[in-house]
Amino acid sequence: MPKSGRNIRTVVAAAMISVWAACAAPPVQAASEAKVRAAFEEADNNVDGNLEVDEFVAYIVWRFAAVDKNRNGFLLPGEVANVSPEEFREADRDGDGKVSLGEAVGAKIIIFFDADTNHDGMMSLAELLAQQNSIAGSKKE
Ligand SMILES: [Ca+2]
Ligand SMILES: [Ca+2]
Ligand SMILES: [Ca+2]
Repeated sequence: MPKSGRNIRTVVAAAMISVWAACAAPPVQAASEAKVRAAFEEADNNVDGNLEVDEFVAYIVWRFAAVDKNRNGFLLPGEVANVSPEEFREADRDGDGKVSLGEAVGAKIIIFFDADTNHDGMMSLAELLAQQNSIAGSKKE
């Protein structure tokens, strides 16, 4: 399966934004399993079925560059339309109204280590899906 292609990238971009927003988004916007799977496979650079921290960070950096439309090195609320204001403020640790690359990595790396429930330093697709399902489930209450 080729890993490039404009349509696939667009789908993955939407999927990762959904994953990012999943904590704060209503259940209808929770990332579907198919989208989570597609994003995971895109990030799994060595195709071993696990995301190492290096692969995860590399993917965040790549995603950040794609979302940073005006390429100023920061994400503004208008560039991440699917992220709730609460989620944005949480990621914006220094409160300057912008999310830097470091802040984005910081916000995402929490997801990585939270998902790695067997503590082997890698996030498997099963671990990621379990985490996303538990987020989606908790939002239905
Ligand atoms: Ca891998
Ligand atoms: Ca900031
Ligand atoms: Ca793991």
